[in-house]
Amino acid sequence: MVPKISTLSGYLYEYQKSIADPTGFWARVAESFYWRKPWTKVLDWDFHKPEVKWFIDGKLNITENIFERHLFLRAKQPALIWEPNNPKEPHRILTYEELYREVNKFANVLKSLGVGKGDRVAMYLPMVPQLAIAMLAVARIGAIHSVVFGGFSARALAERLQDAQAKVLITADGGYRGAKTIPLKQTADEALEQSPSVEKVVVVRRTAEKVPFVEGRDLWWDDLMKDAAEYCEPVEMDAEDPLFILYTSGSTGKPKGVLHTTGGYMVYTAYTFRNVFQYRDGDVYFCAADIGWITGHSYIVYGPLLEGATSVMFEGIPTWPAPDRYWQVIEKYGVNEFYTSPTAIRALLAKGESWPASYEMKSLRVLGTVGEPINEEAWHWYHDHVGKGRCPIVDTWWQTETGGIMISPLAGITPTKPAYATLPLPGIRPVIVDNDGNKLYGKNVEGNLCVEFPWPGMARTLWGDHERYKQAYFSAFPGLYFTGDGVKRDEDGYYRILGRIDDVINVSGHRLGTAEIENAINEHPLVAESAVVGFPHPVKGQGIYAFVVVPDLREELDDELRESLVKGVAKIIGPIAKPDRIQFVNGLPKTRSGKIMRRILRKIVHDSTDFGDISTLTNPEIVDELIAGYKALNG
Ligand code: 7RM
Repeated sequence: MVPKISTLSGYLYEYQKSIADPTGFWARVAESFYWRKPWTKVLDWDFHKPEVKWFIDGKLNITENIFERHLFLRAKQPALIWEPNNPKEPHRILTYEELYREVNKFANVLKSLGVGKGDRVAMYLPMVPQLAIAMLAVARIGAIHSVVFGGFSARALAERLQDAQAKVLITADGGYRGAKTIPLKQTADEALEQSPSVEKVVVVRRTAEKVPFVEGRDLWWDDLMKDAAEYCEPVEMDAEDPLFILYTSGSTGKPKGVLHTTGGYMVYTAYTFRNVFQYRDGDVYFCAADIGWITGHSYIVYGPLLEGATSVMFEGIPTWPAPDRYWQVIEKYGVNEFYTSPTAIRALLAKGESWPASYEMKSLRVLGTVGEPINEEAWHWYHDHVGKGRCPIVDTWWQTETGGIMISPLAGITPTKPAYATLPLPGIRPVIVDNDGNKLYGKNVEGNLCVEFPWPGMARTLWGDHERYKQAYFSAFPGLYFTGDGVKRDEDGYYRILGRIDDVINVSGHRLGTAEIENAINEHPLVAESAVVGFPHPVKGQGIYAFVVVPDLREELDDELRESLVKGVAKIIGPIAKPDRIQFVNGLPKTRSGKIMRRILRKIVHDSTDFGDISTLTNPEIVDELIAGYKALNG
């Protein structure tokens, strides 16, 4: 087990030590794991290159640290508790011993399909145990997994399969989400038409609906598992060998393949899991995220299982069959730590406090949030009605690229303040810089959030595009990792995340690039160009507002065109990227160099007229038209 902090003075002391001697600090954390060969050097780094390497020459297998390391003590302990979408269906418990067997068997299956070290295996699955099993099986044989969220479209899936040059895809006949069934296999088939690198497709049976099968390419999971051998030797990996790729949105149209490596990610997710949630042996921990996002990777699968925890994996949604689904699950399993997103809390808040009021949830000790800033109203509702005023809330700030939690209270240890992520974890050195790159020291300052020293869990590159990695994270402020977030440090030295300052919006805790959505809208033959910005949305945090230039617009066709644009975006990216509002316009505010001045559009959708200097616009007259159209559309 990683070293555990248990008091505020302990945190302050550990923090100070971690800054004075970061390599000594992380070496001590890393020593709690099983290494086939120890590292010869803790860290090599240069943020200008950029290059970061942790635990150099160290050899290990991450699944050996999950299974072999824990099996003597925890063979019969539940590792995963799987709760289905429909509460009437039976749940499934996999002990450490049972999960170990499944992982080994599937690792052998993958080997029989020709998957070896360094090959990419993609998953396009619902929240079923096979997803966690497949990820760990891939890791056991030294291959690289890339999970694609089941809500993405065929196009989005194909783009990711091609970029990663995936050799095998694991999907399902379908998936359940509330009252809906998601036709995953059909969507996968469509994507596969454009993904020649994929040689084999493994299909998990979930909905038992009849699906098309391609002879020689498609194979049923259950058939393959029937005769698979029960032990697979873990492949010895270098600490810096890739563990997985996870695609995330950036400020240009193309998704970024964030790459995490083995040793550092292992050390970082386990350390942050244990300390932030203050997990105690025997607890039941429930993270309600989807494994298709980084939160599920780090805090359903890797962090908890590395620490020998019992992790609940939930297939469903919070509001079906009724908005008490989470509270049911918490009582059913006696959940001690619960982790979800502000958007889910706001959606449940809107259904009224009588839902959580019917559940005592006595087992709950810790509540967590992640994904976006939490507003004070949602924070208090969560605290009072879910935690019944007894449970500290950990507001955890981090990113796909950081691998794990960076700024957060330690549950029950760090005094909390609504809407504040509070203080950096040990080893993390946040720094606030102004737009000219000057570091802003002291209290009551606001600016761009950067990190000035590496940590083991950070992304090492973007798959196949190291130059873009440099551009995206290390170029705005040379020598610093730039997060893309705005932040304030208050009079107590506490951090409050203000949200993205680049062209990324955060819809229900999902990151979407505005350029991606614009590209999708622009594919419509009637559209000349478009600009997308985020606007304040009561449940989603940010909604998607699209200004769309249509040269030959006829008013009577407005609604029809709106509908067809929304459908187009769902088809090209996925339903999560559907615009909430579409305003047809004759032009967009442009600078002389032809750049869209998004600042102005952002002000308009925030009901502000404080545009600043607009004299550099080539078409300043468009602004009044945009405001008039905005008022007409939004009352
Ligand atoms: C874990 C995750 C990252 C972006 C990040 C922020 C925002 C995440 C918080 C938050 C305010 C938080 N990864 N964000 N956590 N904003 N408070 N506690 O969400 O890559 O999908 O998104 O999410 O803007 O840059 S992510």
